[in-house]
Amino acid sequence: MRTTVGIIGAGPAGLLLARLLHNAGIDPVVLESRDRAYVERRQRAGILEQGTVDVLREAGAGERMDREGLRHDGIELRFARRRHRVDFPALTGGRSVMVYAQTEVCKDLIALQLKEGGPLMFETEALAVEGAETDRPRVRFRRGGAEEGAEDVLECDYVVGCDGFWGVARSAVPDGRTFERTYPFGWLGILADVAPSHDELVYARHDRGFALLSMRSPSVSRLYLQVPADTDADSWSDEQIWDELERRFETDDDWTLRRGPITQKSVTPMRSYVHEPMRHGRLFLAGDAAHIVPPTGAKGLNLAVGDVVTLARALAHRTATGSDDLLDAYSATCLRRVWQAERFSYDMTTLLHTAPGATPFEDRLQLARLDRIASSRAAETDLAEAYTGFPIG
Ligand code: FAS
Ligand code: PHB
Repeated sequence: MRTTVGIIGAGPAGLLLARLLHNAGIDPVVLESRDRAYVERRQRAGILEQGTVDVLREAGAGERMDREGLRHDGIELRFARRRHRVDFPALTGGRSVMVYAQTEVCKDLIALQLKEGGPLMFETEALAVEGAETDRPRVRFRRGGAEEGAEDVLECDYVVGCDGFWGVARSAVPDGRTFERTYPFGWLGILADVAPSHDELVYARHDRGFALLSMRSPSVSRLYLQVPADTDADSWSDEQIWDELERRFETDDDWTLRRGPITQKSVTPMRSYVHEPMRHGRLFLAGDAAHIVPPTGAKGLNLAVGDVVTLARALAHRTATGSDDLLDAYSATCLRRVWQAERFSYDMTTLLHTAPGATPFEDRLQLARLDRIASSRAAETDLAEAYTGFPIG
Protein backbone atom coordinates (compact mmCIF):
# COMPACT_ATOMS: atom_id res chain seq x y z
CA MET A 1 0.00 0.00 0.00
CA ARG A 2 1.12 3.57 -0.60
CA THR A 3 -0.08 6.94 0.71
CA THR A 4 1.13 10.49 1.27
CA VAL A 5 0.60 10.51 5.07
CA GLY A 6 0.41 7.33 7.17
CA ILE A 7 -1.21 7.96 10.57
CA ILE A 8 -0.79 5.42 13.38
CA GLY A 9 -3.64 5.64 15.89
CA ALA A 10 -7.29 6.69 15.71
CA GLY A 11 -7.57 8.54 19.00
CA PRO A 12 -8.38 12.26 18.95
CA ALA A 13 -4.93 13.16 17.56
CA GLY A 14 -5.00 10.73 14.62
CA LEU A 15 -8.66 11.30 13.78
CA LEU A 16 -8.46 15.10 13.89
CA LEU A 17 -5.22 15.11 11.86
CA ALA A 18 -6.94 12.96 9.22
CA ARG A 19 -9.86 15.41 9.10
CA LEU A 20 -7.65 18.50 8.84
CA LEU A 21 -5.55 16.91 6.07
CA HIS A 22 -8.72 15.85 4.20
CA ASN A 23 -9.91 19.46 4.31
CA ALA A 24 -6.50 20.46 2.89
CA GLY A 25 -6.92 18.02 -0.01
CA ILE A 26 -4.63 15.32 1.44
CA ASP A 27 -6.20 11.92 2.26
CA PRO A 28 -4.07 9.91 4.71
CA VAL A 29 -4.39 6.26 5.70
CA VAL A 30 -5.18 5.69 9.40
CA LEU A 31 -4.15 2.45 11.13
CA GLU A 32 -5.86 1.65 14.45
CA SER A 33 -5.05 -1.48 16.45
CA ARG A 34 -8.35 -1.68 18.34
CA ASP A 35 -11.90 -1.97 17.01
CA ARG A 36 -14.28 0.95 16.53
CA ALA A 37 -16.35 0.14 19.63
CA TYR A 38 -13.26 0.29 21.86
CA VAL A 39 -12.17 3.69 20.55
CA GLU A 40 -15.68 5.14 20.83
CA ARG A 41 -16.31 3.73 24.33
CA ARG A 42 -13.02 4.46 26.13
CA GLN A 43 -13.77 7.01 28.88
CA ARG A 44 -11.10 9.73 28.93
CA ALA A 45 -11.07 13.51 28.65
CA GLY A 46 -14.11 15.66 29.18
CA ILE A 47 -13.10 19.32 28.69
CA LEU A 48 -12.47 21.11 25.38
CA GLU A 49 -10.58 24.42 25.48
CA GLN A 50 -11.88 27.37 23.48
CA GLY A 51 -9.19 26.74 20.84
CA THR A 52 -10.21 23.10 20.44
CA VAL A 53 -13.87 24.08 20.08
CA ASP A 54 -12.93 26.59 17.36
CA VAL A 55 -10.80 24.01 15.49
CA LEU A 56 -13.57 21.39 15.52
CA ARG A 57 -16.11 23.92 14.22
CA GLU A 58 -13.78 25.12 11.44
CA ALA A 59 -13.03 21.50 10.49
CA GLY A 60 -16.75 20.80 10.03
CA ALA A 61 -16.77 18.47 13.05
CA GLY A 62 -18.50 20.67 15.63
CA GLU A 63 -22.20 20.37 14.80
CA ARG A 64 -23.18 17.80 17.48
CA MET A 65 -20.76 19.39 19.96
CA ASP A 66 -22.61 22.70 19.57
CA ARG A 67 -25.94 20.90 20.00
CA GLU A 68 -25.07 18.61 22.91
CA GLY A 69 -21.96 20.12 24.53
CA LEU A 70 -22.23 22.20 27.68
CA ARG A 71 -20.51 25.61 27.58
CA HIS A 72 -18.94 26.41 30.96
CA ASP A 73 -17.88 29.93 32.00
CA GLY A 74 -15.99 28.91 35.11
CA ILE A 75 -14.91 26.32 37.65
CA GLU A 76 -15.17 26.23 41.44
CA LEU A 77 -12.17 25.74 43.71
CA ARG A 78 -13.12 24.25 47.09
CA PHE A 79 -10.73 24.21 50.05
CA ALA A 80 -10.91 24.52 53.87
CA ARG A 81 -14.75 24.29 53.49
CA ARG A 82 -14.61 27.48 51.33
CA ARG A 83 -15.93 27.85 47.75
CA HIS A 84 -14.34 30.15 45.19
CA ARG A 85 -15.57 30.50 41.61
CA VAL A 86 -13.09 31.38 38.83
CA ASP A 87 -14.91 33.43 36.20
CA PHE A 88 -13.28 32.61 32.82
CA PRO A 89 -14.83 35.26 30.49
CA ALA A 90 -14.24 38.08 33.01
CA LEU A 91 -10.56 37.11 33.41
CA THR A 92 -9.70 36.14 29.81
CA GLY A 93 -11.62 38.59 27.65
CA GLY A 94 -14.50 36.22 26.94
CA ARG A 95 -13.05 32.71 26.74
CA SER A 96 -14.87 29.67 28.12
CA VAL A 97 -14.59 25.86 27.85
CA MET A 98 -16.94 23.16 26.54
CA VAL A 99 -17.89 19.98 28.38
CA TYR A 100 -18.04 17.42 25.56
CA ALA A 101 -16.41 14.04 26.16
CA GLN A 102 -13.50 12.68 24.16
CA THR A 103 -15.66 9.66 23.33
CA GLU A 104 -18.11 11.98 21.52
CA VAL A 105 -15.34 13.86 19.69
CA CYS A 106 -13.99 10.52 18.43
CA LYS A 107 -17.45 9.31 17.36
CA ASP A 108 -18.00 12.50 15.35
CA LEU A 109 -14.56 12.32 13.69
CA ILE A 110 -14.87 8.59 12.90
CA ALA A 111 -18.24 9.17 11.24
CA LEU A 112 -16.76 11.95 9.09
CA GLN A 113 -13.67 9.91 8.23
CA LEU A 114 -15.74 6.90 7.14
CA LYS A 115 -18.07 9.14 5.14
CA GLU A 116 -15.59 11.45 3.42
CA GLY A 117 -11.99 10.61 4.35
CA GLY A 118 -9.33 8.15 3.31
CA PRO A 119 -8.99 4.57 4.62
CA LEU A 120 -9.53 4.12 8.39
CA MET A 121 -8.36 0.58 9.17
CA PHE A 122 -9.52 -0.72 12.56
CA GLU A 123 -8.01 -3.85 14.15
CA THR A 124 -4.83 -3.08 12.24
CA GLU A 125 -1.71 -2.96 14.40
CA ALA A 126 1.40 -1.03 13.37
CA LEU A 127 4.43 -3.17 14.21
CA ALA A 128 7.23 -0.75 13.40
CA VAL A 129 8.12 2.47 11.61
CA GLU A 130 11.11 2.05 9.28
CA GLY A 131 13.15 4.40 7.07
CA ALA A 132 12.04 7.58 8.86
CA GLU A 133 15.31 9.25 7.82
CA THR A 134 14.67 8.45 4.13
CA ASP A 135 12.12 10.09 1.79
CA ARG A 136 10.17 6.82 1.69
CA PRO A 137 9.34 5.94 5.31
CA ARG A 138 7.12 2.91 5.79
CA VAL A 139 4.94 1.28 8.43
CA ARG A 140 5.00 -2.47 8.89
CA PHE A 141 1.57 -3.58 10.10
CA ARG A 142 -0.65 -6.62 10.68
CA ARG A 143 -4.35 -6.62 9.79
CA GLY A 144 -6.85 -7.98 12.31
CA GLY A 145 -7.35 -11.72 12.03
CA ALA A 146 -4.32 -12.20 9.76
CA GLU A 147 -2.43 -15.35 10.62
CA GLU A 148 0.65 -14.90 12.73
CA GLY A 149 3.47 -13.40 10.68
CA ALA A 150 1.25 -12.13 7.82
CA GLU A 151 2.50 -8.58 7.60
CA ASP A 152 1.85 -5.74 5.21
CA VAL A 153 3.78 -2.56 4.51
CA LEU A 154 2.38 0.95 4.07
CA GLU A 155 4.78 3.14 2.06
CA CYS A 156 4.40 6.84 2.87
CA ASP A 157 5.79 10.27 2.17
CA TYR A 158 5.33 11.04 5.88
CA VAL A 159 4.42 8.98 8.98
CA VAL A 160 2.69 10.47 12.03
CA GLY A 161 2.75 8.61 15.34
CA CYS A 162 -0.61 9.38 17.01
CA ASP A 163 -0.43 6.05 18.81
CA GLY A 164 -0.47 7.25 22.40
CA PHE A 165 1.95 6.63 25.25
CA TRP A 166 2.19 2.88 24.65
CA GLY A 167 2.50 3.06 20.85
CA VAL A 168 5.41 2.03 18.59
CA ALA A 169 6.23 5.25 16.73
CA ARG A 170 8.26 6.95 19.47
CA SER A 171 10.77 4.07 19.49
CA ALA A 172 11.67 4.97 15.89
CA VAL A 173 13.08 8.33 17.06
CA PRO A 174 16.75 7.68 17.93
CA ASP A 175 18.56 9.61 20.68
CA GLY A 176 15.37 11.20 22.02
CA ARG A 177 15.46 12.91 25.44
CA THR A 178 12.65 12.15 27.89
CA PHE A 179 11.57 14.24 30.88
CA GLU A 180 9.34 12.46 33.36
CA ARG A 181 7.71 12.64 36.77
CA THR A 182 5.40 10.01 38.23
CA TYR A 183 3.08 10.67 41.18
CA PRO A 184 2.36 8.44 44.20
CA PHE A 185 -1.38 8.74 43.53
CA GLY A 186 -3.92 8.32 40.75
CA TRP A 187 -7.62 9.04 40.17
CA LEU A 188 -10.48 6.67 40.81
CA GLY A 189 -13.01 7.86 38.21
CA ILE A 190 -16.72 7.00 38.11
CA LEU A 191 -19.62 7.56 35.76
CA ALA A 192 -22.97 7.79 37.60
CA ASP A 193 -26.56 8.07 36.38
CA VAL A 194 -27.36 11.11 38.49
CA ALA A 195 -27.69 14.81 37.66
CA PRO A 196 -24.50 16.71 38.50
CA SER A 197 -24.68 18.35 41.95
CA HIS A 198 -23.26 21.60 40.60
CA ASP A 199 -23.64 23.38 37.26
CA GLU A 200 -19.87 23.75 36.79
CA LEU A 201 -16.81 21.65 37.63
CA VAL A 202 -15.70 21.57 41.28
CA TYR A 203 -11.99 20.96 42.08
CA ALA A 204 -11.68 20.18 45.82
CA ARG A 205 -8.50 20.18 47.92
CA HIS A 206 -9.14 18.29 51.21
CA ASP A 207 -6.85 16.91 53.93
CA ARG A 208 -8.15 13.45 52.95
CA GLY A 209 -7.27 14.00 49.29
CA PHE A 210 -8.37 15.59 46.02
CA ALA A 211 -11.85 15.21 44.49
CA LEU A 212 -13.31 16.47 41.22
CA LEU A 213 -16.95 16.85 40.23
CA SER A 214 -17.41 16.86 36.47
CA MET A 215 -20.19 15.75 34.15
CA ARG A 216 -21.09 14.24 30.77
CA SER A 217 -24.67 15.57 30.40
CA PRO A 218 -27.47 17.08 32.56
CA SER A 219 -28.22 13.52 33.73
CA VAL A 220 -24.77 11.87 33.90
CA SER A 221 -22.10 12.80 36.45
CA ARG A 222 -18.36 12.14 36.12
CA LEU A 223 -16.46 12.25 39.44
CA TYR A 224 -12.91 11.49 40.53
CA LEU A 225 -11.20 10.70 43.85
CA GLN A 226 -7.47 10.83 44.53
CA VAL A 227 -6.36 7.31 45.50
CA PRO A 228 -2.94 5.63 46.01
CA ALA A 229 -1.31 4.88 42.63
CA ASP A 230 -1.74 1.10 42.88
CA THR A 231 -5.43 1.14 43.83
CA ASP A 232 -7.74 -1.55 42.42
CA ALA A 233 -11.01 0.17 41.46
CA ASP A 234 -13.00 -2.89 42.51
CA SER A 235 -11.70 -2.56 46.07
CA TRP A 236 -14.02 0.43 46.49
CA SER A 237 -17.76 -0.19 46.97
CA ASP A 238 -20.20 2.33 45.51
CA GLU A 239 -21.18 3.44 49.02
CA GLN A 240 -17.55 3.94 50.06
CA ILE A 241 -16.98 6.09 46.95
CA TRP A 242 -20.00 8.31 47.61
CA ASP A 243 -19.14 8.62 51.33
CA GLU A 244 -15.55 9.68 50.54
CA LEU A 245 -16.64 12.15 47.85
CA GLU A 246 -19.11 13.67 50.31
CA ARG A 247 -16.34 14.17 52.90
CA ARG A 248 -13.97 15.82 50.44
CA PHE A 249 -16.60 18.21 49.01
CA GLU A 250 -17.71 19.42 52.48
CA THR A 251 -18.46 23.15 52.76
CA ASP A 252 -19.77 25.59 55.35
CA ASP A 253 -23.02 26.14 53.42
CA ASP A 254 -25.83 23.64 52.76
CA TRP A 255 -24.43 22.24 49.47
CA THR A 256 -25.21 18.52 49.11
CA LEU A 257 -23.85 15.78 46.82
CA ARG A 258 -26.54 13.83 44.97
CA ARG A 259 -25.95 10.07 44.69
CA GLY A 260 -26.95 7.61 41.98
CA PRO A 261 -26.08 4.26 40.40
CA ILE A 262 -22.41 4.01 39.38
CA THR A 263 -22.18 2.63 35.84
CA GLN A 264 -18.39 2.65 35.36
CA LYS A 265 -15.37 2.82 37.63
CA SER A 266 -11.63 2.84 36.78
CA VAL A 267 -8.28 4.09 38.08
CA THR A 268 -6.16 6.48 35.95
CA PRO A 269 -2.43 6.67 36.76
CA MET A 270 -0.73 10.08 36.99
CA ARG A 271 2.33 10.97 34.95
CA SER A 272 4.11 14.02 33.52
CA TYR A 273 6.15 13.09 30.46
CA VAL A 274 7.72 14.83 27.47
CA HIS A 275 9.75 13.29 24.63
CA GLU A 276 12.04 15.63 22.69
CA PRO A 277 12.19 16.03 19.76
CA MET A 278 8.72 15.34 18.34
CA ARG A 279 10.17 14.60 14.90
CA HIS A 280 12.81 12.41 13.22
CA GLY A 281 13.19 12.85 9.46
CA ARG A 282 9.78 12.16 7.96
CA LEU A 283 8.32 10.73 11.19
CA PHE A 284 6.33 13.12 13.42
CA LEU A 285 4.92 12.45 16.89
CA ALA A 286 1.66 14.05 18.07
CA GLY A 287 -0.48 13.84 21.21
CA ASP A 288 0.18 11.29 23.94
CA ALA A 289 2.82 9.60 21.75
CA ALA A 290 5.01 12.63 22.58
CA HIS A 291 3.74 13.93 25.93
CA ILE A 292 1.55 13.09 28.92
CA VAL A 293 0.10 15.44 31.54
CA PRO A 294 -1.76 14.61 34.77
CA PRO A 295 -5.49 15.19 33.99
CA THR A 296 -5.85 17.83 36.73
CA GLY A 297 -5.49 20.64 34.20
CA ALA A 298 -7.74 19.00 31.56
CA LYS A 299 -4.94 19.47 28.99
CA GLY A 300 -4.28 16.02 27.48
CA LEU A 301 -6.74 16.00 24.64
CA ASN A 302 -6.30 19.74 24.01
CA LEU A 303 -2.52 19.42 23.65
CA ALA A 304 -3.06 16.69 21.04
CA VAL A 305 -5.28 19.12 19.12
CA GLY A 306 -2.60 21.81 19.13
CA ASP A 307 0.01 19.36 17.79
CA VAL A 308 -2.10 18.17 14.86
CA VAL A 309 -3.28 21.68 13.91
CA THR A 310 0.39 22.72 13.73
CA LEU A 311 1.35 19.60 11.74
CA ALA A 312 -1.59 19.76 9.29
CA ARG A 313 -0.73 23.41 8.58
CA ALA A 314 2.92 22.44 7.95
CA LEU A 315 2.07 19.49 5.67
CA ALA A 316 -0.41 21.59 3.66
CA HIS A 317 2.24 24.32 3.35
CA ARG A 318 4.77 21.73 2.10
CA THR A 319 2.28 20.43 -0.47
CA ALA A 320 1.41 23.93 -1.66
CA THR A 321 4.89 25.48 -1.76
CA GLY A 322 7.45 22.65 -1.58
CA SER A 323 8.93 24.42 1.44
CA ASP A 324 9.87 22.41 4.57
CA ASP A 325 10.18 25.44 6.82
CA LEU A 326 7.00 24.81 8.87
CA LEU A 327 7.79 21.08 9.10
CA ASP A 328 11.27 21.96 10.33
CA ALA A 329 9.72 24.22 13.00
CA TYR A 330 7.07 21.66 14.08
CA SER A 331 8.80 20.18 17.10
CA ALA A 332 9.95 23.49 18.61
CA THR A 333 6.57 25.12 17.93
CA CYS A 334 4.65 22.32 19.71
CA LEU A 335 7.09 21.91 22.59
CA ARG A 336 6.73 25.53 23.66
CA ARG A 337 2.97 24.99 24.19
CA VAL A 338 3.54 21.47 25.60
CA TRP A 339 5.84 22.78 28.34
CA GLN A 340 3.36 25.50 29.30
CA ALA A 341 0.67 22.83 29.67
CA GLU A 342 3.09 20.61 31.62
CA ARG A 343 3.80 23.51 33.99
CA PHE A 344 0.10 24.27 34.49
CA SER A 345 -0.88 20.61 34.94
CA TYR A 346 1.92 20.10 37.47
CA ASP A 347 0.90 23.28 39.35
CA MET A 348 -2.77 22.23 39.48
CA THR A 349 -1.81 18.72 40.61
CA THR A 350 0.52 19.86 43.41
CA LEU A 351 -1.96 22.60 44.41
CA LEU A 352 -4.87 20.24 44.96
CA HIS A 353 -3.58 16.77 45.87
CA THR A 354 -2.39 15.78 49.34
CA ALA A 355 0.88 13.94 48.70
CA PRO A 356 1.56 11.03 51.08
CA GLY A 357 4.09 12.19 53.68
CA ALA A 358 3.41 15.89 53.08
CA THR A 359 4.55 17.95 56.07
CA PRO A 360 2.22 20.37 57.93
CA PHE A 361 4.30 23.17 56.41
CA GLU A 362 3.51 21.87 52.87
CA ASP A 363 -0.19 21.58 53.74
CA ARG A 364 -0.28 25.22 54.85
CA LEU A 365 1.62 26.24 51.73
CA GLN A 366 -1.08 24.62 49.57
CA LEU A 367 -3.81 26.49 51.42
CA ALA A 368 -1.86 29.74 51.06
CA ARG A 369 -1.56 29.16 47.27
CA LEU A 370 -5.31 28.56 47.05
CA ASP A 371 -6.05 31.60 49.24
CA ARG A 372 -3.84 33.68 46.92
CA ILE A 373 -5.83 32.58 43.84
CA ALA A 374 -9.09 33.36 45.66
CA SER A 375 -7.91 36.85 46.62
CA SER A 376 -5.68 38.02 43.74
CA ARG A 377 -6.98 38.83 40.28
CA ALA A 378 -3.46 38.35 38.90
CA ALA A 379 -3.14 34.83 40.35
CA GLU A 380 -6.68 33.96 39.27
CA THR A 381 -6.05 35.24 35.75
CA ASP A 382 -3.02 32.98 35.32
CA LEU A 383 -5.20 29.97 36.16
CA ALA A 384 -8.10 31.10 33.94
CA GLU A 385 -5.82 31.80 30.93
CA ALA A 386 -4.11 28.42 31.26
CA TYR A 387 -7.32 26.46 31.85
CA THR A 388 -9.14 27.96 28.84
CA GLY A 389 -6.11 27.23 26.66
CA PHE A 390 -2.69 28.36 25.43
CA PRO A 391 -2.55 29.77 21.86
CA ILE A 392 -1.92 27.17 19.15
CA GLY A 393 1.17 27.50 16.88
P1 FAS B 1 -4.78 8.09 22.50
O1 FAS B 1 -4.05 7.23 23.48
O2 FAS B 1 -6.14 8.60 22.85
O3 FAS B 1 -4.97 7.29 21.12
C1 FAS B 1 -3.93 6.48 20.62
C2 FAS B 1 -4.59 5.46 19.69
O4 FAS B 1 -3.54 4.71 19.04
C3 FAS B 1 -5.44 4.44 20.46
O5 FAS B 1 -6.70 4.33 19.85
C4 FAS B 1 -4.64 3.15 20.36
O6 FAS B 1 -5.48 2.01 20.29
C5 FAS B 1 -3.89 3.35 19.05
N1 FAS B 1 -2.63 2.58 18.97
C6 FAS B 1 -1.69 2.41 19.93
N2 FAS B 1 -0.69 1.64 19.46
C7 FAS B 1 -0.99 1.32 18.16
C8 FAS B 1 -0.36 0.55 17.13
N3 FAS B 1 0.81 -0.05 17.37
N4 FAS B 1 -0.97 0.44 15.93
C9 FAS B 1 -2.16 1.04 15.69
N5 FAS B 1 -2.83 1.79 16.62
C10 FAS B 1 -2.24 1.91 17.84
N6 FAS B 1 -7.09 13.99 29.33
C11 FAS B 1 -7.87 14.98 29.80
O7 FAS B 1 -7.76 16.11 29.30
N7 FAS B 1 -8.76 14.74 30.82
C12 FAS B 1 -8.93 13.48 31.36
O8 FAS B 1 -9.74 13.29 32.26
C13 FAS B 1 -8.16 12.43 30.87
N8 FAS B 1 -8.34 11.16 31.36
C14 FAS B 1 -7.55 10.14 30.87
C15 FAS B 1 -7.69 8.81 31.35
C16 FAS B 1 -6.85 7.79 30.88
C17 FAS B 1 -7.02 6.37 31.41
C18 FAS B 1 -5.85 8.09 29.94
C19 FAS B 1 -4.92 7.00 29.46
C20 FAS B 1 -5.73 9.38 29.43
C21 FAS B 1 -6.58 10.41 29.90
N9 FAS B 1 -6.48 11.72 29.42
C22 FAS B 1 -7.24 12.73 29.86
C23 FAS B 1 -5.58 12.04 28.39
C24 FAS B 1 -6.23 11.63 27.08
O9 FAS B 1 -7.42 12.37 26.90
C25 FAS B 1 -5.20 11.86 26.01
O10 FAS B 1 -4.56 13.11 26.15
C26 FAS B 1 -5.79 11.75 24.65
O11 FAS B 1 -6.44 10.51 24.56
C27 FAS B 1 -4.64 11.90 23.66
O12 FAS B 1 -5.09 11.49 22.44
P2 FAS B 1 -4.12 10.69 21.43
O13 FAS B 1 -2.81 11.38 21.40
O14 FAS B 1 -4.91 10.51 20.20
O15 FAS B 1 -3.80 9.29 22.15
C1 PHB C 1 -13.56 14.95 32.91
O1 PHB C 1 -14.71 15.42 32.81
O2 PHB C 1 -13.29 13.77 32.60
C2 PHB C 1 -12.45 15.82 33.43
C3 PHB C 1 -12.67 17.18 33.63
C4 PHB C 1 -11.65 17.99 34.09
C5 PHB C 1 -10.41 17.43 34.36
C6 PHB C 1 -10.17 16.06 34.14
C7 PHB C 1 -11.20 15.26 33.68
O3 PHB C 1 -9.40 18.22 34.83
